[in-house]
Amino acid sequence: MGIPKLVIGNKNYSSWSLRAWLILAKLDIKFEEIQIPLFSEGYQEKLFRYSPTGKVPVYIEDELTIWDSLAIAEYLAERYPTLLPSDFKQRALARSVSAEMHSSFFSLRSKMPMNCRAKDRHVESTEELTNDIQRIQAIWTTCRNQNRKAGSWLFGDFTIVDAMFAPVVFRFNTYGVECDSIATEYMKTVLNDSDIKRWYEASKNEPEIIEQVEVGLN
Ligand SMILES: N[C@@H](CCC(=O)N[C@@H](CS)C(=O)NCC(=O)O)C(=O)O
Repeated sequence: MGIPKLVIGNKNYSSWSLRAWLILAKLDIKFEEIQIPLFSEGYQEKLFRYSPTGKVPVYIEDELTIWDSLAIAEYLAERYPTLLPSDFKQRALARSVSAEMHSSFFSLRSKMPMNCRAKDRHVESTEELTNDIQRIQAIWTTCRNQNRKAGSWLFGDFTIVDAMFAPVVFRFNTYGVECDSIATEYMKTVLNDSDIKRWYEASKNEPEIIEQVEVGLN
């Protein structure tokens, strides 16, 4: 097998890219990172060279191309089973909340776009946004309460679920979302993680600014 490739967008802005990247980083396997800054001149043409959807992330392993973050996560979890809990009931919960993250929280996504390096941003709250934030904290509480003794990630050890929620942690941090104690503790685990710190440092050094997602400035 050749070295796998991961096509990603801007580290500062591309939340779906972060999910796939974090899983590969945690596996500690060699992979080639191909970065295409989103909304730069000709970026769509470049994306379509790798992906039939013209979106990132894309994972390429020899002849195999996998697009969509959840499909990449599930594929890697098949290859490396420690990426999901070993207990089948916990695995079902892990898959439920990963799928929920992938298919929901539209208010959070549109009102609080991921902007890793931004600080002290404030956006106006709405009922939908509050509901999204509360639901996410309820998920984290359920997972942490069941797995507290096993470790500090949602299911004890790191799993694909933590990758799915990592961009939310950056969002809560950027927009100063007030969290309960369990969520605050979990956010510390994520923000203090060495791979997350590497991603964050790289995001700070990116020159591109995507105006339409620079929200929450006073
Ligand atoms: N459901 C897809 C979403 C992928 C997606 O929307 N990626 C964004 C970046 S975070 C993208 O490629 N945007 C470029 C564009 O829409 O032109 C996944 O989970 O991978």
